Amino acid sequence: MSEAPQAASGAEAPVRAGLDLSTGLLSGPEVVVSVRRLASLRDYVREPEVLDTMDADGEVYRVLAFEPAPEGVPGAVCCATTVLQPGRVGDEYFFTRGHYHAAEDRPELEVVVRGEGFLVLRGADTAAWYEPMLPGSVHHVPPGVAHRVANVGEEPLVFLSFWASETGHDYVAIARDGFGARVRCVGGRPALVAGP
Ligand code: S6P
Ligand code: ZN
Repeated sequence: MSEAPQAASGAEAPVRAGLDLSTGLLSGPEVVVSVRRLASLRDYVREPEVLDTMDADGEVYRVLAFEPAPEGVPGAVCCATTVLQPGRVGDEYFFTRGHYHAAEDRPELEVVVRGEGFLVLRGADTAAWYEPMLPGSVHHVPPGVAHRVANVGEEPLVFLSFWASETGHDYVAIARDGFGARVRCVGGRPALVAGP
């Protein structure tokens, strides 16, 4: 007969961050929120002159990040919720800036909680491609692959990302070169369209 489990002795540690399993939102004293507004994406969109006619302070996305170790320092797994609003600048769906990882051998995992999107990927020497994002879909971003997300639905797109703390983020190449393709509304439907 097995014996009743014994309670472990020792102090109880506090929970450092919480994930609301229905909304996908992270919370807690260590969760850092950053908000990206439309004006800050002016250099990224295909039609900045259209953006200039829109609400510059409008929120495009926010990131709720739990990073147990500082960026670039090894030893932790980080996670973040991104909430990307629906909307378009002209025919281009709202999107995250996109980046390579500074450490070229570091991958990432994305898990979609809610909404519909395109995960746009490109390697340094490959053309862009995409994976459709749907509630429950899981996406592996291989090492050396830049990633950007576009919301192609009518509700906020919420997804979780997981990466190692030593990964680091490099925004320079994408800010300069883009993905060579954009997620645009073509004939009423989203499509990845090649172009600057
Ligand atoms: C981090 C991960 C996400 C993004 C977030 C915002 O490696 O890919 O948490 O930071 O989706 O996108 P971006 O391109 O503005 O960082
Ligand atoms: Zn990343």
